[in-house]
Amino acid sequence: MISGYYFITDSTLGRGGANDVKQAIAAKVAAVQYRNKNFSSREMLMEALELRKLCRKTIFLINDRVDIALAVDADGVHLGQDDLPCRAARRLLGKNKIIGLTVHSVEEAIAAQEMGADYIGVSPIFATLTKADAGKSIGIKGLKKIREQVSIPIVAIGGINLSNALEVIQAGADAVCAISAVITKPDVCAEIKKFQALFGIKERTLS
Ligand code: TZP
Ligand code: MG
Repeated sequence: MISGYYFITDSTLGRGGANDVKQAIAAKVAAVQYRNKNFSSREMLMEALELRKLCRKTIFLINDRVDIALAVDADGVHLGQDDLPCRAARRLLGKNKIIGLTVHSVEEAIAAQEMGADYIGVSPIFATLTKADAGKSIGIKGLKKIREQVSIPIVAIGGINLSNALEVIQAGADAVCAISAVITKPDVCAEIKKFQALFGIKERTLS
């Protein structure tokens, strides 16, 4: 369901608006996650509506906000450990929407699967400057341990770049997200395609 490069809009680096999302879609990303920690609810709603229109054939998820996801008919949400619990989000969203949950340990990964998460975001794999409160990196070893314990898709995030992404994929990640390694490059589409090539992905449509 979710495999390949997973795109997250990033308000902290001041990038990830409509232009970057268009480039991500052109690179056939697994999903676009709208993440904005600076906007008011109304500003988020307006931007999410714009991106929803762009993501017609691409999975479109909203970070943190179940209400915004419902309001723009997104394909789902991505939640953290301090956000609305998975079961409450499921009650609001119904069984057909996607719920992704960030986990930092084997215990959280097992709990996420038991609570009905559709995928987990394992974070942070390596040290990152992009998220100040990302916490301690779990490394390739930690990722492998989680892979052994859960069967739902794993999106790996945090400090991933083209030099270490293959190792992350070989450790069992179904998808990877690399924010700074992509968004700081002049050609976002071309950069994402380099990650996609590691998965052997050339073509993708939403089925
Ligand atoms: N969640 C966990 S780490 C992270 C987020 C949003 C930031 C990852 O950014 P980078 O630049 O790929 O390390
Ligand atoms: Mg969150």
